[in-house]
Amino acid sequence: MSSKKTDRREFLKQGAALASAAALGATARSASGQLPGPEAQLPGTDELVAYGKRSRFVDSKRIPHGGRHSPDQFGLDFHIATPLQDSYGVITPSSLHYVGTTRGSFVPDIDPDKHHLMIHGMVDNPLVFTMDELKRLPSVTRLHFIECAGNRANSRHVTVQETHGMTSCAEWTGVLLSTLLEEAGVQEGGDWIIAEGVEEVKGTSSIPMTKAMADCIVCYGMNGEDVRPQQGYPLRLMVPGGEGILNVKWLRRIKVVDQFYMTYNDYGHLRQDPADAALALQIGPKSVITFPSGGQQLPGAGFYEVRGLAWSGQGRVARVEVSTDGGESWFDADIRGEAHPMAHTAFSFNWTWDGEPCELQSRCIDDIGQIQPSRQQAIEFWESEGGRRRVKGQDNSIQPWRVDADGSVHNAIA
Ligand SMILES: Nc1nc2c(c(=O)[nH]1)N[C@H]1C(S)=C(S)[C@@H](COP(=O)(O)O)O[C@H]1N2
Ligand SMILES: [Mo]
Repeated sequence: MSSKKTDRREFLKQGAALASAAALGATARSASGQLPGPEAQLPGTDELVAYGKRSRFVDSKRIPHGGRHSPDQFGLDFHIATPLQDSYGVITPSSLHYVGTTRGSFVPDIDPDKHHLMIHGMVDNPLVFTMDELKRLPSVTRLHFIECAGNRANSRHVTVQETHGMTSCAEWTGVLLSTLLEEAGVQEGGDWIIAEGVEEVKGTSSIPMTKAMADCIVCYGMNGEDVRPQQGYPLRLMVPGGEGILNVKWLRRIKVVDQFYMTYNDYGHLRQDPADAALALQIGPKSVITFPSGGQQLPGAGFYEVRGLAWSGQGRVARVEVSTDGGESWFDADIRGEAHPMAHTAFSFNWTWDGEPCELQSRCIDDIGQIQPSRQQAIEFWESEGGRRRVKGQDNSIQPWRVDADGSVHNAIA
């Protein structure tokens, strides 16, 4: 490939030329200036007045993780995936946020007036906060993604919801954990915290004090309203860029301790298998094309805006590159809006499909220069046994989508 810049300019020029109504397949309509009005109107029910709902023509929905039921002892799915193929921009609507729950479908029904957060352990002043007390403190509002460490693609998956649906991004509001810890006064040697949820077997994680002080948030707000019960109402911990499991929901206790504790959640991190043990505190860098993606159908050759999401647990997305030839050549995608730290970042790429079979890929480069690996690199890094084409550890590998001559789009993982 000669110069990436020149290639891209040529490509864009071509794209613009073809982006006419005809190329898009838009039909010419009568020039009378009249379009039909609505066929019906929604009745103004009290319910709709009080709390709106989406159009009956919109049916985007969550599905069991990987498209396969994984019922708990109550027969309910406990890993539920976001329909990334349907989302616009970077905010996941709260109703469609993925759900990762390690304790079955059990969703605590917590009365906020009775809920407390205790901060104790190696602190000078142990503290207990009511929800009202927490809400009086200085707050922050930030965009952050969460991703389950189990968000990994395989060749059986069809859609992007199946390959990547265990990540979502929301606008979180709450009190910086550092504010609370400073108030409590962390003692010398208090190098870790354990954060605990309300469940019987306790959703508990060990988190280093440096991270706790850096940017963790004790959240009560999500996308402009209260955190949803499935996301931890009335209070959850947000550990930006950290593995999903660290973001303790239904948060009731933070204990300052001197070391990493092997809690119920941390058990997986302590197994002797280096791949499991290394399950990192940080996610990514990672990206995926959401349009066109698996299971979708392109109507024919012509112009398309390729769209996707990129994220990194380390910081901001610096760049996203797109390939339309299976990773042979790469072009810079456009970053849509601002790239926030540890947040989904939308990208797009103007593409004119010539109608030939091809393979679309995207890769994320974050602001410390990490580059998203290919699937082969990820498999080799985690040293999967021969023949097993599986990424054993955290899977942030590149997702390939194959576009066939008939416009159908398929998961191209071998
Ligand atoms: N208390 C508690 N917190 C929890 C869990 C849990 O089961 N209990 N699941 C964890 C896991 S595995 C993930 S991936 C994230 C998912 O957050 P979400 O359901 O809001 O998407 O929450 C984490 N926090
Ligand atoms: Mo998870």
